[in-house]
Amino acid sequence: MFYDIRKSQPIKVLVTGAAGQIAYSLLYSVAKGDVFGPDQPLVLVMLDITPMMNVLDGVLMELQDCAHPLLREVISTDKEEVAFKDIDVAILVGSMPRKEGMERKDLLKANVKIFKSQGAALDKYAKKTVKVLVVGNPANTNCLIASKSAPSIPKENFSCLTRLDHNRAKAQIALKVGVTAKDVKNVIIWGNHSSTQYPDVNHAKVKVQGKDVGVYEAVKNDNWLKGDFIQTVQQRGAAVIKARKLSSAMSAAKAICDHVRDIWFGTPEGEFISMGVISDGNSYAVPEDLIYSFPVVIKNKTWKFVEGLPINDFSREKMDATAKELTEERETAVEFLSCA
Ligand code: NAX
Repeated sequence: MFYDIRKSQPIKVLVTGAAGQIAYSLLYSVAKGDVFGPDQPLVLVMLDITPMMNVLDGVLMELQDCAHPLLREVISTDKEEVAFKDIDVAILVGSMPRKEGMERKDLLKANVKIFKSQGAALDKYAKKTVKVLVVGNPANTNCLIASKSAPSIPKENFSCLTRLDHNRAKAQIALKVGVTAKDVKNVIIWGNHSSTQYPDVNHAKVKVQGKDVGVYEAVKNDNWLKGDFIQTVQQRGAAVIKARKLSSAMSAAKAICDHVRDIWFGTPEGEFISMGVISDGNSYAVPEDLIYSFPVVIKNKTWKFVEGLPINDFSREKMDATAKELTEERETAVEFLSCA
């Protein structure tokens, strides 16, 4: 039967930082149907700051020229009240980049201001069912600030991106074993999207000759798994910048698509993924009220922690170190929140 997409209701999707390099790949994939499916019409909203409006005009022209059949409308703006109005999904990519000589605290301060304002705009203008993904760094703490500034939207609707780290871990294991990334499942990124993150493969499986085996059994190199593997994933962003002289964009856009698609359609049976979500103090002894990356499964657009995975001493130490960093970030950010 022929399905007429003109009959179905569009969903409204906001991308911030829309004139930037991640958005350039992301907008194309979203408009093409990679995230919400080939039958879902879309209204795309693009927000950036006023000095970038000329660049955004160019992006708008290109999106029009793609002639994607799913695109009902594209709106580009520098005004939050326009950007956040009645949106179903917010992908918050734009943030203040770290400039030369800038202290980490100053970066955090500038971002608290942005995410407090965007959180308030979500609270005021977006649908209460809106799903919010924060990508702009420091992603976990920016996400926490946005959520705290949008009290009428459930905290569970907010998440931050650690899927790129998750995909990097999958890819490293696949390359080592000589299989494809699809043959690797259930890796975990714990904690902060920073170099303290802990990529954990203790519960992951690799399909080798049609059979699922544990990663330690498949790789047969414990030293690599406990050393270089972890550092490679933790430092991958810096390695890409060093080589490309620009930060990860294509892979970041792909990870955003994976993350939002899983929120929309659910995770595959028997698989879990990593995302930064609000900690409740009861899961894996992670302190309450942090946006911390956990293993989750998603069904009916609702995520749940994967519970009961055994944690060894090696993992515990690393999970606690990244929680400590996030706790310190939160303390600094909350201090700025009252004066932002
Ligand atoms: P770009 O500098 O290319 O683009 C950022 C865009 O955001 C710019 O167009 C800028 O004008 C805009 N912007 C700044 N403040 C804004 C505001 N208040 N409202 C709307 N737009 C605003 O950076 P890009 O490479 O696209 O990276 C974007 C963000 O993603 C950075 O913070 C980066 O660190 C972060 N990343 C996060 C990742 C993650 O896994 N969580 C991975 C990729 C990436 O590094």
